[in-house]
Amino acid sequence: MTERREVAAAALTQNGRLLIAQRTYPPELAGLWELPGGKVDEGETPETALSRELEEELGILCSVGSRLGSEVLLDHRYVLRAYRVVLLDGCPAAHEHSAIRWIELDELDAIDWVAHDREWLPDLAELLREE
Ligand code: 523
Repeated sequence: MTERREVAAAALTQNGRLLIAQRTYPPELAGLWELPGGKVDEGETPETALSRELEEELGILCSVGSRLGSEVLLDHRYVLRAYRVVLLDGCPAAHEHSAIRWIELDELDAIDWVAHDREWLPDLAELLREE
């Protein structure tokens, strides 16, 4: 079996808050909130791919750090992994999402998350507690 392709997602925190983004597609995920990110292209590392996605999707320059939480199998082709991310420059804007939000620890549970991202809620709670 060939290796699964990675989808990298950003746990971007600042001042005790986490950045989340609302998907516009596919229809079954539209309106749900995710950690922003995307597929790692051939020849990219997860870090370069995530930096590129964050620049394209949100117009920001970021530094991608260590892995957060467990990997999540999406299907037989893709594996989803989250990374701690620090904002270096810019102010995030929703170029490809319908909205973005900064949320606090006590808001995590009530968000209408994309199902796979829910796996990281305990890790995200810990990350926000450390902030
Ligand atoms: N997820 C997901 N959670 C999450 C992300 C970034 C992605 O469950 N935080 C899923 C949603 C899609 C798949 O991973 O099924 C690919 O993510 P997508 O569409 O954001 O990746 P892109 O932007 O690289 O995809 P295309 O440009 O549309 O090919």
